[in-house]
Amino acid sequence: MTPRLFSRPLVFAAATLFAFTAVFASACSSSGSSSSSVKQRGVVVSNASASESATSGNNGEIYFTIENTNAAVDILFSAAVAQSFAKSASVHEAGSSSGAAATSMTDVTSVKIPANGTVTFEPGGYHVMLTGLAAPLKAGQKFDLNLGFMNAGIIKVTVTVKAS
Ligand SMILES: [Cu+2]
Repeated sequence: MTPRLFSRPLVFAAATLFAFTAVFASACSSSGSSSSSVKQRGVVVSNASASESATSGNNGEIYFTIENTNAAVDILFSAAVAQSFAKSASVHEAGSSSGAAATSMTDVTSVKIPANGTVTFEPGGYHVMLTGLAAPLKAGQKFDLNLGFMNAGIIKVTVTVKAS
């Protein structure tokens, strides 16, 4: 074997890597810093955001929009962040059964995303709850969140922390 056999695939790999980097960079600059979306197997997750932490808090809530462009239902069944970032991430639903004073949150094991439908995670409704944050969330900060779907697989999104 001669080194020439290896040189071509390597150059090709380097070129491919560069192309991906370039596409990613241009997508970032054109969409601005705070609104982005990730599409995977027909499921689109967009505008993932969290609010800046109160000075003493070590919990956080993440909001985003999930759009299912497929003709079949999908199911969100997990949420995860780096262990070093927060102790746990879980899907919650906020509900007030008797007025604003009685707001409570419950763990949700799965969220159905209807065929050709959209589910919005927002204050007062579904959210991903972070507990045991290693450090308070600061405006402008970004971190990764992995959302697990039955059909679309694990979708990795970037969450942007916004000023509260
Ligand atoms: Cu919660």
